[in-house]
Amino acid sequence: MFSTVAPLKHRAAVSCSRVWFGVSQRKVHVRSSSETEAGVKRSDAEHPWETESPVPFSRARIGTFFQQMPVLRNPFSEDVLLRGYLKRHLPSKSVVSDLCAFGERVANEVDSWGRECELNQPQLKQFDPWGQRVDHIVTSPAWKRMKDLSAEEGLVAIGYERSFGEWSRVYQMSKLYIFSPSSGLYTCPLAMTDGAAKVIQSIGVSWPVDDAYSRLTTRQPDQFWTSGQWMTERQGGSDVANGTETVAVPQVNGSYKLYGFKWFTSATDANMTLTLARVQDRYGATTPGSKGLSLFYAEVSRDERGQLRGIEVQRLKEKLGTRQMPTAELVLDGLPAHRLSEEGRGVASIANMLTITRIHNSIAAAAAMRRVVQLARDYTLARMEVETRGAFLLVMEVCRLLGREESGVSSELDSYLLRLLTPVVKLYTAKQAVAVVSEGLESFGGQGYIEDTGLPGLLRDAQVLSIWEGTTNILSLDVLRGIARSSGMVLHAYFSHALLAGASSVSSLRPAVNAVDGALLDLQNFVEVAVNRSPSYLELAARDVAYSLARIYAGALLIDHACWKEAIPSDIYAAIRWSEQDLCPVVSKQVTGCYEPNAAALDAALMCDGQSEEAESKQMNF
Ligand code: UCC
Repeated sequence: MFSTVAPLKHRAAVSCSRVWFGVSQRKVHVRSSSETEAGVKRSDAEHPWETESPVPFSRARIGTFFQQMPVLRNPFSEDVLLRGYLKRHLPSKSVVSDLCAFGERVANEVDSWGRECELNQPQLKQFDPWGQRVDHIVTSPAWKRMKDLSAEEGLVAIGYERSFGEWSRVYQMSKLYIFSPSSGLYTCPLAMTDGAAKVIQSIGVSWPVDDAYSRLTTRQPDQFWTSGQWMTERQGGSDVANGTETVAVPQVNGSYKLYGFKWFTSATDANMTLTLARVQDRYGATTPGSKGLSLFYAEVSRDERGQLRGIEVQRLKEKLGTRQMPTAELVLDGLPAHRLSEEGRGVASIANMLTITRIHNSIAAAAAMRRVVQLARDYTLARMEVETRGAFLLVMEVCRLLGREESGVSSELDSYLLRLLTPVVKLYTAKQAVAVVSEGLESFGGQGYIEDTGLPGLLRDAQVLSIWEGTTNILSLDVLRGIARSSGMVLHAYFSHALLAGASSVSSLRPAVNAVDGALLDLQNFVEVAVNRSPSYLELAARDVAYSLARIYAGALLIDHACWKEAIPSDIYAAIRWSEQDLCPVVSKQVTGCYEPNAAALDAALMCDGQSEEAESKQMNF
């Protein structure tokens, strides 16, 4: 009987061919079961053919084929788009050499710490052996090393040192972008730390937060602090205005004590936190809704007996992903705190933190896509690469706008654009990250589903990105809030942004330019119609509006990048591929009538399986 060692007819064949080397491609004789009697052991001499040509499964009992392990190489050097983007906008040798050195460190050192964080997950030690409450959140050595590294590498500091003026945020976020998928989710506390520094800076760096500010933004590991952001209570984290029950009781010295239950506190091993609470008056009454919320600063400290001051850790959460970091339920029982905002201005004051954390979230999303594409390169579909490029350019655009605002060089239109694009980019990249990472795992076949390859964790961790910092629906409504509060100026800024100006000179980009131009016009027409309809019309369309804003803008950015004088053919190709999709889904769906007044009732009826009489009768009239 003869057999051949046939190469797999599979798209993995290119990479697989590397592991077939050394295996004879010649025809080899394989014993049939009838040739050997069971239980009879024969010497090699009786089988001279075995030494001449190796037979799969005869010597190595586990066979000869092994799917090749993806190797992480320097994520900066490997990323053509990131390098091109920086060369175009921030051509600084020191930035490039810092990112290159950091990329080496990420690939050769940090990535294994990230894996260790996943394998050695945080534990809560609630009591000591003698029954005393201690509430120690025990984290891995790797998690602690991440903290020191973050300070040393200036992962928050760079944004505040502003050594590169308006491009400092782009530099900082580029560094976080190459760090993120290897960070064991340490980017989460860094996001909140950055957000807290931003809030303090915007309120004014003075007592009692001046020391905290320098610790949040230092490069000294022994001084560095991280911050929490305790906003979510049992009633949920979206409608913060109505879901916050925590009260702040004024003290005679002007400080407060907080009492409440924080249901989802991320990276709870932080040194301090910003949080929301309702100030009680002398009768114990509070103001409901957004107007009753104020912003507080609290340090996490221990008393002389080693017990947490005013905090009990109820338990750590058992999560689908982000298991590398502690997420806890906290009882605040007299937590000493200082009010940072005016009374009733809590949400508006913490909004700066939301802007920063939403940008970090978008960085994590784009970085997750880039990582899975990098690891799956041999298997990768071009569509994943195009999605990753679109996400990257969208996020960097928001970082660019943030950097301009912080350096005092932004125009009014820039600021409106930043307000509009922050929720748009966050919601869009988060959703795309889940899709692209999932596709990436699938490209590995069964191996993508095997836990100790480290690949499934990428998908689990991506799944949180559309939940953290405002879900997709909440952010879609935030887009509408931004439009309403600015009296439409954010849209005016969007439509008047001259991104496509240079595109007409590149003839190969014509299909992409036409597609983006057409979609832009469609969106403008939609807006003109929608503003004259009832508010519910826009609310039903909110998600699709946000998606349209994202896709059109990303298309324009890809075109803009492809027009750069040093652009390469793949830049042009990516812009064309991007523009082949439905760039303006809100118009495609509008024509189906799905934002009309009866659509909400029909949707509800669908969910209730036709049980609502009102909805049923409306359905009859449809
Ligand atoms: O998810 C969490 C986990 C933390 C982990 C961090 C990870 C970070 C990424 C890591 C990467 C690896 S913590 C919880 C997250 N929760 C949220 O994000 C909240 C979601 N909900 C919202 O965003 C809602 O839209 C709310 C809470 C902001 C809505 O509150 P209100 O009180 O109903 O809002 P109002 O009344 O419309 O607005 C109150 C004020 C207004 O200011 P004034 O009064 O001056 O006009 C608004 O303009 O707040 C202002 N405001 C904003 N300003 C509201 N939203 C914004 C905004 N986005 N930007 C600027």
